Amino acid sequence: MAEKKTTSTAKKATASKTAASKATASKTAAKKTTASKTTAKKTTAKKTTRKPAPRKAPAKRTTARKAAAENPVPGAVGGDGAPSPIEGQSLNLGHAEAINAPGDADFRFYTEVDAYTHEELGLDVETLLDMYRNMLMQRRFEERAAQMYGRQKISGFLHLYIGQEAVSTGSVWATRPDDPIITAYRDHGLGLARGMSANACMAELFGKVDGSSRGKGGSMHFFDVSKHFYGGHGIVGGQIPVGVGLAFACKYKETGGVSLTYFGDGAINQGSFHEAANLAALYELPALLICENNQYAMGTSVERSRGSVDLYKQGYPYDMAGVLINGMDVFTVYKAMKDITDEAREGKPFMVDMRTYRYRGHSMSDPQKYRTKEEMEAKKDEDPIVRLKAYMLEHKLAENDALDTIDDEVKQVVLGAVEFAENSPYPPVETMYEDVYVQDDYPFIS
Ligand SMILES: Cc1ncc(C[n+]2csc(CCOP(=O)(O)OP(=O)(O)O)c2C)c(N)n1
Repeated sequence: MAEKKTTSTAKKATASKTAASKATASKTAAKKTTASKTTAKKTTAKKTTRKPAPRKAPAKRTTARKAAAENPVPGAVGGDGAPSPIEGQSLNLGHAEAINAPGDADFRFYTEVDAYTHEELGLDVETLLDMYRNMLMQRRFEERAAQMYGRQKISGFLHLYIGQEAVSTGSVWATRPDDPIITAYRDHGLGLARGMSANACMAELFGKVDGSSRGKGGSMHFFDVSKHFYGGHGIVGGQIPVGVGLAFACKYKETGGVSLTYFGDGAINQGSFHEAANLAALYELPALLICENNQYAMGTSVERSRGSVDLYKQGYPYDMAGVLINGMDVFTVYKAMKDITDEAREGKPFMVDMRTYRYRGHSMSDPQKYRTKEEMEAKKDEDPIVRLKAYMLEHKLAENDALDTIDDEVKQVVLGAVEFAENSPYPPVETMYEDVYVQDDYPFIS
């Protein structure tokens, strides 16, 4: 503890020095345009020693890229049926290179492209196929949900996760089935990754009684206690303290679990994040605070809304280690999450900046005027499903036909889920006051 305090004091001193030099930098930069602000920050960034990224030698994927270009996942991006090109070598991680870390900071970087092979990660072919199936399930489920929304079968909000599937699948495969998960309203992908059934999820979207929240929650409130999936929360940042509470429960009950709290880049500006992060650090909780940094909060980009775009640094004031992950590559997510989860179980919380991208609008009514077609096109190179497919083809782990068969099977399951949802009744009116806070047997209180 004494040692920890010394480190903290040293960190504070370093941090305030850094803050002072930043202030000078920002005064100069303030005079310039927004566009040059970023450049100014980069130029003045003090490059200090940082821990090397735990990466392996890159595996060649050039052939895979060509192979996948010839065998794309149909409709993989945007659901418009257009194949996703996967030419190009680098993933655009935004400002990942703008490192300006205090010398003693525990920052980890999992950002290299094609850094891991399945053998290195100990993943067998069956597991890869399961991961592929799961990512496809998330995508096909949502493409069909979007269609059903258009047909007015689904009402209320619908926020799609398309593009972020490597985050959900990679995280879930790297953790224990009883590690609690909690997230925001963009919850379909994580719910399906954690093993919720397409039937229960689609019925929930339809507002039917067989839905995961008996049709009373809708898109933003998937929930399944049996899968240790604690929702599905609509208030931006509201789930973060609850997620830290779940971490506290893991520690208090000595379950050996670690809680995974997901939130968007917009939520990191909320006080709830900072209060929860402080408690996680103070109590040394097994907590992973995972920012799904898809670059936008509704129509506002991270650059426009934040002084610092390096979100992995946001736990630093609380003495928390920061991790930057390429969230478009399922292997990288898996590797990073495995590493840090093992440490987190021992009571070391982490702030995770998971760089990802959503291919669809914020919700169904978003005209997306805040980003260019060029940006969207460039991002298609990074499609996580196409990347995994390409990898399997290149390494001759699966035939194209077999992968197509998986896709067909997934589509059938999703169609079955729509039929299931259609046939399920609406919740009876007399159950309106059930499943609410005032009831005597409300869960988590007794
Ligand atoms: C406390 C609060 N303020 C505002 C809103 C309205 N709102 C809904 S989503 C959203 C943007 C959140 O963006 P982000 O956290 O980055 O998540 P993403 O949509 O990118 O997954 C806002 C401001 C809200 N739901 N709750």
